Amino acid sequence: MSDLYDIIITPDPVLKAEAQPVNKVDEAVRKQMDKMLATMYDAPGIGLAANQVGLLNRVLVMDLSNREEEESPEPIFMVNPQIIHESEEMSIMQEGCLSIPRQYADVERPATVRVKYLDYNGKDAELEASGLLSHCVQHEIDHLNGVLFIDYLSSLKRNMILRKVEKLKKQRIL
Ligand code: GNR
Ligand code: NI
Repeated sequence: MSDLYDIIITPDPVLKAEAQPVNKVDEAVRKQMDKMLATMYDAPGIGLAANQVGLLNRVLVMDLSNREEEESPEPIFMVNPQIIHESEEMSIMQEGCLSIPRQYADVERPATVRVKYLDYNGKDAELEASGLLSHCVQHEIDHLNGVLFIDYLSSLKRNMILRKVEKLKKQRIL
């Protein structure tokens, strides 16, 4: 019944790889976005990038409402997203990642960003994001560039988190 992707957990080369631009938002890309959204809702998470499901094209999905049963699900689909403006003001927020399960850390990012992208129908679109949405879209675009939120932490904190994930894996908790 449920046609979902498996979410790839760190460490994995696909999470460190750069995703390639999409030439055309065709039916195959829309199918991928639908399946990524279902995978994200199931996880559950508020964002998911193609790398996390083993695909290296520049596609991400987000929904801050978290699950499809919400009163007003508002999925956002982005193909070839590009940050065209970042605020000077910065924002610190606790982030987590489906590819680094159960680990959270404060990450500092530009408070507001403007993003240009192709939408579900391949049309040019722009989004100005602040707050959690801003952190989320920057986090997802980082994934497309092979960057994880732990890459912003000290090596001490990063290694502590990576060891905890290893431990969870050995305990077969993941
Ligand atoms: O579910 C997620 N929550 C989250 C919280 C703060 C900043 C970013 C995120 S994204 C994350 C899902 C995920 O790993 N997306 O890549
Ligand atoms: Ni993530």
